[in-house]
Amino acid sequence: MSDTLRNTRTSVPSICPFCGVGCSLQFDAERDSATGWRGPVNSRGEVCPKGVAAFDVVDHAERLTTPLVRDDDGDLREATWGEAVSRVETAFGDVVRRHGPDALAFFASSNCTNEENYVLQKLARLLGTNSVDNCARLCHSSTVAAMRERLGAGAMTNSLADVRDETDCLLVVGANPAEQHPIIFRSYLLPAIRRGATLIHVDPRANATTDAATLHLPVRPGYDIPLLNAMARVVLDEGLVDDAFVSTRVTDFEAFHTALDDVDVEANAELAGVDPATIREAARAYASAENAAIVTGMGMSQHHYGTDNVHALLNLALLTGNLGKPGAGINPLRGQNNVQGAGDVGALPDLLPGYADVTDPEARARVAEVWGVGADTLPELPGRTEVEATHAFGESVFGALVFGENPLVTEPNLNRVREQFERLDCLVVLDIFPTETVELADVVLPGSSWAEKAGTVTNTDRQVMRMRPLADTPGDARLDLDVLCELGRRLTEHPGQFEYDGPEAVFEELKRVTPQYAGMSYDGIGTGSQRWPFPAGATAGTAVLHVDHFASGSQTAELRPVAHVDPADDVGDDELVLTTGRVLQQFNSGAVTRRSGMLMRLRGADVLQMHPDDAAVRGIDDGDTVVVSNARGEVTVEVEVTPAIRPGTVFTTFHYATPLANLLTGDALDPVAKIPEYKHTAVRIAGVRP
Ligand SMILES: Nc1nc2c(c(=O)[nH]1)N[C@H]1C(S)=C(S)[C@@H](COP(=O)(O)OP(=O)(O)OC[C@H]3O[C@@H](n4cnc5c(=O)[nH]c(N)nc54)[C@H](O)[C@@H]3O)O[C@H]1N2
Ligand SMILES: Nc1nc2c(c(=O)[nH]1)N[C@H]1C(S)=C(S)[C@@H](COP(=O)(O)OP(=O)(O)OC[C@H]3O[C@@H](n4cnc5c(=O)[nH]c(N)nc54)[C@H](O)[C@@H]3O)O[C@H]1N2
Ligand code: SF4
Ligand SMILES: [Mo]
Repeated sequence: MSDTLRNTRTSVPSICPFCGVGCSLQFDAERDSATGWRGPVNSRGEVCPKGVAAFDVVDHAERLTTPLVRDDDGDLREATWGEAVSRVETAFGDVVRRHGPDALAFFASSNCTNEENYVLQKLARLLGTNSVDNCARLCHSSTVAAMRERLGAGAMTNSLADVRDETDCLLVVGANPAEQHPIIFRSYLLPAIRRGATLIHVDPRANATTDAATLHLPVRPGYDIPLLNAMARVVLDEGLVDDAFVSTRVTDFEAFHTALDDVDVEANAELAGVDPATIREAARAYASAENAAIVTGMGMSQHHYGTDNVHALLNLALLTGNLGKPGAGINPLRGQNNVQGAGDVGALPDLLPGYADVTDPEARARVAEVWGVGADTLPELPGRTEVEATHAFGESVFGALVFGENPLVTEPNLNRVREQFERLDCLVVLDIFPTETVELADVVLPGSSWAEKAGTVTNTDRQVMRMRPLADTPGDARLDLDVLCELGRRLTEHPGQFEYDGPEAVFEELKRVTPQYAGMSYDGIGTGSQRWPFPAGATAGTAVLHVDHFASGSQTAELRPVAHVDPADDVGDDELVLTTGRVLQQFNSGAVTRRSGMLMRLRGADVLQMHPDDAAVRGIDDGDTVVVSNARGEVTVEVEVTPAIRPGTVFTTFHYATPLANLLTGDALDPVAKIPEYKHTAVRIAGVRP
């Protein structure tokens, strides 16, 4: 057993801290690493390389183990918890006195538990502000906005198991599950394909998911709407509409049909940069399958019209009757292990726990009653979203608490982000490593890693599962939940509202305000899961949503014409389009995975993929180092010349601090969901460095 891991417990399951698949893990003392536990999602105990490496970082030498405060010389120095928390109390108190509670911003963590996120949003709201958000804003806020508006719920419509067992066609648009959701890919999508399902992959790059595809549509980044409209047009032209479904479950068919009269498949195909014959084939395969499931990700959501992208996907599913039945639906694969739950429990600036609108007085009164405060205590105006909050730093926001996020690597247009963070009177960061964001903090609070905490997380197919402590926190580090409760007692006028006898007590409270969780319990979850919606008295959750009526309460959902919007960046003749994303062995800002020796041995993530034609005209060879720049910034990166990427487009990840891809990305936001355009950035490639 590891000498340094503290009081490690074996044969106890917890949940992987990385992606939204939610694999169950345990500590294997013999191998001194994590190993799979046969859980509700990874039922054979399978895990991916990140899961195996999850213990690498628990006892890492760089863990934050002592609170830090910035001294008069501008240096971070060690402090006691008493001093650090008093510093927060004084600084945030000053901000509220001078500018009011909306001058504070709270960044919740989709890497952390439901209980922790619930307490943080309660803290913000009892302080008087709705400015609490989590980085679902940066991944699926646009998907959730479109799906909530049209269907009444933003989550995966189907379960992984019914997709595995029932689907005949997988339309994967802007997602690369082979690398980003590896256990879903291996244990749910590949078995469906082996059973005979067709995989259609819409992605500007051929990647590990494409390897399993029957059809690949290498769409030009930012031009999915022309492509999806062309597919809808083929469905209409070739009589592939599900008439029975449309007549009972859909409205506005005629208006939609008329709007599509203007769509020319050839012209749209050219705009999208895809062969029209392939578009026709894809439309036929999707629309004529008995059950066809859409799987979607960041390639759709992360555009400044990401919400419209998802509206176009919804049209296809509604036209073809692929909603409300097993093996079908629209399935956004969620990002971190608890990005679904962070939203469910209200870490959103416009929504209370359970997705009740903050502007709804009855909803506020219901929550206020559970919190034992007056009906008019809760703030009624929506708060700021994450990137909007950053943009307001120094002007109308002066204090921020960042819990388990690393915006100095992950927000767009980082030169501006850094300037904005430097304008804060007080930045408080609750993290486990000295990240790029911690470097700017005035107060650093050392929290707990996944392996030290108890609580629940909600995976991508709505399964709520329990984490269990497998080790003790290092040094003076504290459990995140304890830190957040102490801040709640010290910062708000309702200290009694932050006295909990552990995470289960928080869960018992949060389910009273989160109807989707109402019937769940820690005992009921056990080492398995309970899936939402799980009303009080239920014995099981609901796998397939929208069966007889939509979650909106209506029997019908609307078809809605969507028009293409040009990406925010104009692309000059000598410029290329940069799109960014992920690779298997690294996770998001890399704060955790870059510290894993095991994962860093799997190299190959910090390159810029470029098509041979684009390389040839620039005199660039594989392995050359180039400068990539635009008006926002400049990065230096090694080129991988590969035909896997479409000409005119280059791709790199944002996992590394060098190169820091987000120096280049723009901060134009989707008007509805306020998600930034990470997937389309105009860049110049200036010269080769020896
Ligand atoms: N290994 C690993 N797994 C992860 C993560 C990680 O960092 N590493 N992060 C987690 C998180 S937070 C999230 S949100 C998920 C994200 O999971 P994915 O959505 O799969 O992630 P991305 O790689 O950002 O984007 C997916 C694909 O979109 C393509 N794409 C780019 N532009 C466009 C476009 O305009 N149109 C279309 N159709 N496609 C486009 C990219 O080439 C890429 O292959 O992954 C989660 N899982
Ligand atoms: N260019 C580009 N940028 C992107 C994207 C993209 O596709 N392209 N994707 C966007 C997306 S989808 C997302 S979700 C964001 C992700 O953005 P972030 O959420 O900022 O990235 P993470 O690396 O997941 O940050 C996790 C932080 O939490 C800390 N942490 C981990 N576990 C714990 C814990 O248990 N307790 C505490 N207290 N701290 C913990 C880690 O040390 C790390 O600092 O990035 C976005 N940025
Ligand atoms: S697939 Fe996701 S949840 Fe499962 S082990 Fe890998 S990173 Fe963890
Ligand atoms: Mo994400």
